[in-house]
Amino acid sequence: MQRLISVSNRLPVQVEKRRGVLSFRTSAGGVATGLSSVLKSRESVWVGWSDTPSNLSDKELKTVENVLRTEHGCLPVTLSRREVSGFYQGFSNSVLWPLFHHMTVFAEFEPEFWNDYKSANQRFADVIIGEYKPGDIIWIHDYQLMLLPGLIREKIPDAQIGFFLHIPFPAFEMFRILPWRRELVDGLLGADLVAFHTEDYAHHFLESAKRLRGVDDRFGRLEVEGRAVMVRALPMGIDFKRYRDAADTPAARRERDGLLSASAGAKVILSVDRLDYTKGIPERLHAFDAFLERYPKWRGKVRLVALTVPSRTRVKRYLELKDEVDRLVGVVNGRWGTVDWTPVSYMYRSLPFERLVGLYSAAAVGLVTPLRDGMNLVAKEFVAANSGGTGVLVLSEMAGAAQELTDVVMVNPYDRNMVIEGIAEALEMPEHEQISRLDAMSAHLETHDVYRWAHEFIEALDAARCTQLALTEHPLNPEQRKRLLVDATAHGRRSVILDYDGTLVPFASRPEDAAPDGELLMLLDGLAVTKGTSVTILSGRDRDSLDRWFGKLPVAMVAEHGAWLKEPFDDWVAAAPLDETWKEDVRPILERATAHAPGSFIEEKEFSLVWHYRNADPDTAEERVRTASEALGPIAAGRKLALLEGAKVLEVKVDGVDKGRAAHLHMGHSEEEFVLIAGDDRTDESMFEVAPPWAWTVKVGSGRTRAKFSVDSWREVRALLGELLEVLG
Ligand code: GDG
Repeated sequence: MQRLISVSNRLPVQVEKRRGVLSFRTSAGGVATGLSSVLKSRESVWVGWSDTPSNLSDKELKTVENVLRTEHGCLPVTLSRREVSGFYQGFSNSVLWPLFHHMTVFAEFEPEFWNDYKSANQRFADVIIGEYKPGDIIWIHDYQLMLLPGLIREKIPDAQIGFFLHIPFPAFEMFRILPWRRELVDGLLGADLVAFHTEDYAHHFLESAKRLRGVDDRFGRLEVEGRAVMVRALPMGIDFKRYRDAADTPAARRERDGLLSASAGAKVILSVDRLDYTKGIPERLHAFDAFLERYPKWRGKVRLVALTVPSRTRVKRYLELKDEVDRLVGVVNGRWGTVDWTPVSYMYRSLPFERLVGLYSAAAVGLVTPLRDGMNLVAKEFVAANSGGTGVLVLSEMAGAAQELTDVVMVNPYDRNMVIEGIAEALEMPEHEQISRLDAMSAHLETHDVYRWAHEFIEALDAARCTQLALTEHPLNPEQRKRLLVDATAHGRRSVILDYDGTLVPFASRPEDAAPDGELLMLLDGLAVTKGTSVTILSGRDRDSLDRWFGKLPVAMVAEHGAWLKEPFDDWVAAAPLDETWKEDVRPILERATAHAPGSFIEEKEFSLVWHYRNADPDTAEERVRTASEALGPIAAGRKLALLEGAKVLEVKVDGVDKGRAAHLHMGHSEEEFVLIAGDDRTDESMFEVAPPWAWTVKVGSGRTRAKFSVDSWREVRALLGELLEVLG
């Protein structure tokens, strides 16, 4: 069984030093709990920042490292104080956290923070790379470590890496604000699997990847330089049984009874959150205040118990929030409280687990109203602790949990009126309805618990790996490469047929920018002058471009996907008689598409019209490809035209003229001759199709293909041609 390397900002073990004695305290958060089941059957190690006290001697530090490793399976990452401040308080919590939760006004786009974020991620990467053994699985958690997949991928290309984001991924319009948006997307694209709590977040990420990196999305699968990256929604669950069963423990019962008797018949509304501005705590207090104003009958008969856990106390905005909440609690209590009734009981601390569950189970209403929340586990825990009994959950539609918990009283936390009415509805809901709603939600949470979540993640990561393997099913391995070279030298005659864009050079935004460089020209020239070797450049490009670029080389050329043929230093010959009247029917349709998709343009060739949309908005372009194709269909059928969808191009051309036919003319047809054909897009498939069985056909990039072998990129094609030249020269 493969070993799992879990990576999170903090280790699940905290080190303390009190009165000279070191102690280790494990804090089993949701993630650690979920993983515990996956880990039963495999070896594991946890990598994270350990906030070790700063006053430790070198000897103590060694002891800490040792104990963490041997007793807790933890590998600490050490960060300097400065890094912690810039990386953690700075970029993570003062840039990414507010931005991803739509609170841009709190975001501080300090370039220094970014530098610390990069260097801290690099430190994590260094530790993981040092620890990694072939076959390990790496599971990285959360927004503090978004560069990590890319950094690891650079050093360990075949590592199996999964990433889970615990907070929302914002829509592109919000994400684009971030000055370092491209770097973050690139970082995440280093993973094999990128997973989120909801479909919406997954969709937002796909959108940003498409727009910022131009990568293609095929039903949640992105293709990045020949690698597949799976993007999935995997909502995190809780340890359902633990919360349900804890409600019956003596400690929980004590807490519940204590609270109920202190409430003297008043119904308890409970809220539990970290003190964070995303949780909507001031808004909730305002709503509760307004509720008491609107519903005098509930005064004295209801109380809000607000448990807020201190959080990020070194970030300024959190201190300000604390002051605001303190003040508001005072305002509401001052306004409505009496000598024997306090409307809001406010606790600013954390309670032990059983006491927390006791509170959940004592509450008549759970009031969970974050302004934005990745998932919100409190909502799920409230349901679990009350399952089989009564209780109503009022839940913000802005929490990821709202996608699953549909039997709640759903509210928009920004709509005070809706929250007021939501509280009233919850307090008055008939018992039988409370029970049936809780039953439905409990059934879901029991089956979709945190253990299942962890298993599904690992399964999805394995599936992502299988997809990778299927995509590059026949990568040209070193053994076959050697055979190819031996085969080439064993034959006296050889034809080498090469597509151009994407096969010999990378794609450029403007077609005219993809001119061949010196290295490529030398390579082609070298091969073409080798005795017995014919080289053909077979491209969708027009004659002029090919002539300009390759006219001085002894190579054959095929332009416009096979419409024009040219032997070395000879004249161009048309593959079919020239008739351009069809263009008058086709051009207006492509012009309409161009008008709707700024950035796109039409290229005219003698045998074809090509609509290029690489630089247009991808969604608009996709939509236009569809409408244009529909309109072009009947015209194409009537006028014997073919419609081709290539790499960000839609091409309409005279039918019967294709790369396959042209390639057929240029390749040898007996086993006496060595044949090598390489191409990258759909138009090249026709060449692979006509290739004889003994030919070496090579597809550049991933995707289904008729070629026998595949390589990752144009760089590999060049390397292969270089080796060929070496053995033949
Ligand atoms: C992030 C995302 C996402 C709270 N008070 C006490 C206590 N807690 C525990 C709760 C719950 C956890 O803390 C809070 O989890 P949430 O999910 O509500 O919120 P975040 O801390 O913001 O977590 C969030 C989560 O990651 C997981 O992916 O759901 O959206 O923001 O488990 O029980 N626990 C104890 N005493 C307390 O006083 N023992």
